Amino acid sequence: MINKNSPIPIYYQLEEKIKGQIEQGELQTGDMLPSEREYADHYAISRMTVRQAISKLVNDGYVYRKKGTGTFVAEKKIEQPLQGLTSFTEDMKARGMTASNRLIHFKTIPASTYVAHSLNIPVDSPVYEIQRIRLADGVPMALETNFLSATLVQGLSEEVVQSSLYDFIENKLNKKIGHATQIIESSIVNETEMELLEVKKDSPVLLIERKTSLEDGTPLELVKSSYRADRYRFIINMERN
Ligand code: 16G
Repeated sequence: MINKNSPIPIYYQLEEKIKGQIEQGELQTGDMLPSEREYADHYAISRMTVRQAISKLVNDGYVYRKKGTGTFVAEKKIEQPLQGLTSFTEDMKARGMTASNRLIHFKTIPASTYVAHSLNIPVDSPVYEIQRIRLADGVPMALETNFLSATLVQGLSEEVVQSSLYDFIENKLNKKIGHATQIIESSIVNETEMELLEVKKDSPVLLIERKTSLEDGTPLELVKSSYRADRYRFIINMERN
């Protein structure tokens, strides 16, 4: 029930309640939520409070609104483990989904100071800048930009990056990928991301910066990506030592 005497805001209690129903499967993907009025009557709360709770759930990607129809339970977010250094193609395969790419650009540019520093190469030396939309079962999930030294990763082409980059590096170039450091921050989409990821204005994204090295410690890639926060969440197991 909703506790009106609790210091926890009512909209938040309702939001958590609906979220719980979704997570426990009482409300399933595609189910229509009761109307604002029904929630308001049922819990004897204002429609504005209901609207606030539902708007939060819409923003967080749990439900979506269909004009003139109602609010529906969205598909479950992709849960991405943070342990294990994997590629997008491998991640999707492990889930039984099909990965595909939409190439936005593939160019060779002189390394900027930041890119040069990240890849441990001289400023202005040639780097590949590859920008791709990564799709899962045809749905855009992330906009990803990779920077790789053109001297280190030879033979990279538009055709190669239409499929897996890691597969090419490991199985064609026989270089062993070793480890990566990743930073995750929250943000909202800019105009370009909004269009390419096919989301609404101000939709939330997770900005990820990954620096990957080969097994021998040579820096391999600097990657900047924007993942749709309505479709993705990250999970990590922790041990207390
Ligand atoms: C993932 C990686 C990216 C890597 C790519 C290779 C993140 C968060 N993830 O998207 O660094 O370049 O996989 O994928 O940056 P591919 O082998 O499928 O082309």
